[in-house]
Amino acid sequence: MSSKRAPFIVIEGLDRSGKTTQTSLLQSKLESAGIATKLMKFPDRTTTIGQMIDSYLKSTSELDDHVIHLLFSANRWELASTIESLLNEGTTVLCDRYAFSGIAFSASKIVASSSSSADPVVPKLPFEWCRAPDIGLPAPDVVLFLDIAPEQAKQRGGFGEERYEKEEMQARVRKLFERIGEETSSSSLNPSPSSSSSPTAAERLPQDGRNTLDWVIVDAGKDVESVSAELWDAVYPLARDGTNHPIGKLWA
Ligand code: 2DT
Repeated sequence: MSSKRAPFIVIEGLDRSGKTTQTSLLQSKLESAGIATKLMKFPDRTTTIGQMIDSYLKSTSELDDHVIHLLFSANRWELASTIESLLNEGTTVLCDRYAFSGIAFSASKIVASSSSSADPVVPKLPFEWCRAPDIGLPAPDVVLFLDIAPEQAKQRGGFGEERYEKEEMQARVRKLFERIGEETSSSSLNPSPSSSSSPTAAERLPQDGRNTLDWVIVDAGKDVESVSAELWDAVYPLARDGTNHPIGKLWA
């Protein structure tokens, strides 16, 4: 009996990066290739915790920054065992946002007085504090980060109505994603963040049974078809073949 399991693939990206479109294109391609795939999304607004997050994002409720951060994390923990079961039974999990968004968005909040250019930027929540509640979650095998410059994102149309969809916040979020990518890759076996033009995720997975996480940066400023093709190349071999590696624990 094969001990292989299906891979856990996360798509992260900035607003207007085409993340939702690309996630559903990737899901259709995987399913057309006969690969059983479960699409998940965080925040999952359908759970009780998710409903609290939803009303916070729509500004119909106010919550302390620490509280909302912990709720986002709890929303992942309540689905952690479902993710593990799906992977072990051979279903590829394709997830729209995960713990990386959790850190990037919460750690990008700054104290009001530091928003003027003369003041130093003071985060409301320290980076390490933001990362802590997600330590030990099921680790993705690959993170596809859809990168887009704020100026280009702006040309694609204005940001929406929700709380975090403000241009200056998006720029800080982008910087934080960059840091997370670097730290996440270097804390795994990969020395630096990779570009999808280098070998695919499957090719870079180590052969000795240790866990790693592959952070693939994709230029989301390109046209939809090119981005979709890059994502496909980055994940198809892994999704087709599965992996022998045990499910990792994030940052543990
Ligand atoms: P969507 O627009 O993708 O529904 O996201 N967010 C998300 C956080 O602040 N912390 C998290 O842990 C996650 C998963 C990003 C709604 C917003 O929620 C933010 C945008």
